[in-house]
Amino acid sequence: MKTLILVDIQNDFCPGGALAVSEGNAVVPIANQLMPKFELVVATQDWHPVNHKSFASQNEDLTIGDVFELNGLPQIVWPDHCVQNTHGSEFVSDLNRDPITRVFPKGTDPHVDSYSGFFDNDHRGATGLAAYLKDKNVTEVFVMGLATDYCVKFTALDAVQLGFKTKLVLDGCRGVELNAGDVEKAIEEMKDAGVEIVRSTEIEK
Ligand code: VGL
Ligand code: ZN
Repeated sequence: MKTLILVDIQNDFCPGGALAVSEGNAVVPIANQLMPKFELVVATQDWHPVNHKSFASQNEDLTIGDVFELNGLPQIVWPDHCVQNTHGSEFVSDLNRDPITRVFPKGTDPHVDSYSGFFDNDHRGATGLAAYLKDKNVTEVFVMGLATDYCVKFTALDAVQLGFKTKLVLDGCRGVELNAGDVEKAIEEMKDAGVEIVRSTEIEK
């Protein structure tokens, strides 16, 4: 069974949001077009407590984009974003939510970030997505959403490692591009790990 994983299609990652990705909203019509072609559609949701340690508000001596050590892991300082139960953490209103069978929140532990939709960055905490997909006998996953160079990348890399045949829907992703070239590098990393790159127009029912 093939499954579509929609990564973090949330207001804060779209123009006007707290961690806006250029053209982030462009992925919404692609998600809406693709969902009917899949037997199973799941979504991840960046879902942080207001005091998440990655937030600029919790690191007053650092600036956005700086890297510090958080519980033994390198951590980027992000603008406060996707705070639980705020407009910024809601899915973009144009996204058709009806086909989404389950939403997996991530980043709920204030002491560790969670870019992947499967595991926290330290790979200790799991969101339940892997168990859910295995339970449904999913073998193949298509990943798309925001952002290419963070949550999409780490979700796709974990999917490969978990043994899923993994495809990246290239036109269904946009990146943060904190540094020029980050998106290109992320795509190369995914390819090297065994992720196949596809375009939404190539996907058949
Ligand atoms: C993301 C940075 C921080 C993402 C989430 O969804 O790519 N990036 N939190
Ligand atoms: Zn986040």
